[in-house]
Amino acid sequence: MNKRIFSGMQPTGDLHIGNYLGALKTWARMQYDYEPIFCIVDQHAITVYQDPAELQRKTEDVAALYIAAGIDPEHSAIFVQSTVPAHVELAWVFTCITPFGWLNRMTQFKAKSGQQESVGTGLLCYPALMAADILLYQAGIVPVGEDQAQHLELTRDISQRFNALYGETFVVPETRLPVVGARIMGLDEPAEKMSKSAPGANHAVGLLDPPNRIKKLISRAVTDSKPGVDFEDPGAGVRNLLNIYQAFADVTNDEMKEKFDGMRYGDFKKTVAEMIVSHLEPMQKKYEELTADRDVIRGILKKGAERVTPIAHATMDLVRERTGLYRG
Ligand code: AQP
Repeated sequence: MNKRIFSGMQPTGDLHIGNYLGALKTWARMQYDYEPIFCIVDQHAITVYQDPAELQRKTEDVAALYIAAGIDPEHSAIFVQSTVPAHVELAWVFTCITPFGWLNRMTQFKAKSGQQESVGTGLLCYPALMAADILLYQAGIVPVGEDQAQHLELTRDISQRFNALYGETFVVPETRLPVVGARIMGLDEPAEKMSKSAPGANHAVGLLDPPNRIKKLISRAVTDSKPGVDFEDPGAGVRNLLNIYQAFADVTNDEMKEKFDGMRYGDFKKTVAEMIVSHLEPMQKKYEELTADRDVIRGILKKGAERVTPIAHATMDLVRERTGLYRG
C-alpha cells in the first residue's frame, strides 16, 4: 500500500476546533505510521481576497499551529504551497482535462460564489488545484474533514481521467475521515458547519481562544428547550456539543451515555468547556513559544519545501512525458 499521506489547510482565518478535530488531530495521530506531507495552501486562500500582510502572517501562524497540535517537523514535511511552483503547473494540466460541469456542481463553489459580487475563476478551479496538491506527491491517503469529501471524490475522478487519457500515471487516493469529529457544526447555527470565515461572533471556538472565552462561547451555544441531555434524541446543537466532547476525549458511545444522559445543560456545557480548555491550553503554550521566534518557523517551512520538491519534480517529469509537453 502507498504509505504517503498529504493534507493541507488554508490560512484564511483563525483555525477552530473543527479544523483540529476534523483534520489536524488525525494528522498528528497518523504521522508516524506513514510518510506525511502537510501543506499550508496559500494559493487556495487567495481564491477569495485576502489582506496581503495578514496572509503572510497567517501562513506562518498556521504552520506554528500544525506543530503546536502535534505535527512533528522532524518527521513530517511542512511547507507552503506557493513555494513549490509545480502545484500550479500540474493544476493547469488538470484544469484542461476537467469538464466544466464537474467543477460547477461542487457545493463549496456554490456556497462561496453565492457570497460574492464578483467570482474569480480560481474559485471554480479550486478543486483542480487541490487534486494537483495531492497527486503531485502520489499520496495514497488524504485525511480531511467531511466537507472536503466531495473535493476528494473529484480528485479521484481527475486522476482516473488522466490515467485513462495518458496511461497509468497517478495513484487514486483514498479519503480518510475521523470516526468522530468529521463535521463540527457552528455553535450559533448547528445546521451549518463550523467555518473560519463565518461571520458570527459566537460561531466557532478558535484554537487560540483563552479559557474564559471558550467557557462563554460554550455557555452560549444553541441547545434546545429540553432541560437536559436526551442522549438518544438530542437536538442538533446538543449533538454537536456531544460530538465535540467525544472527539476530544476519545471515549466510547457507552461512556458518553453513562456520563451525560439526563445531565442538566448548565453542568453539561461546563464539562464540555473544561474538556476543550484542557486540550487547547498546552497547544496554546507551545504556539506562543513557537511564534516568539519566527525564524524557526521559516526554517521549518524552507526545509519542508526542499524535502518535497524532488517528489514534485519527478511527477512533473512524468506528466511532461505522458502529455507531450515540450521537454527539449
Ligand atoms: N467544521 C468542520 N468540522 C470538521 N472538519 C472541518 N474542516 C473544516 N471545517 C471543519 C477540515 O479542516 C481542514 C482545513 O480546511 P480548509 O482550510 O481547506 O478550509 P475549509 O474546509 O473550507 O474549512 P473552513 O474552516 O470552513 O475554512 P473557510 O471558512 O476558509 O472555508 C479540512 O480537512 C476540512 O475538512
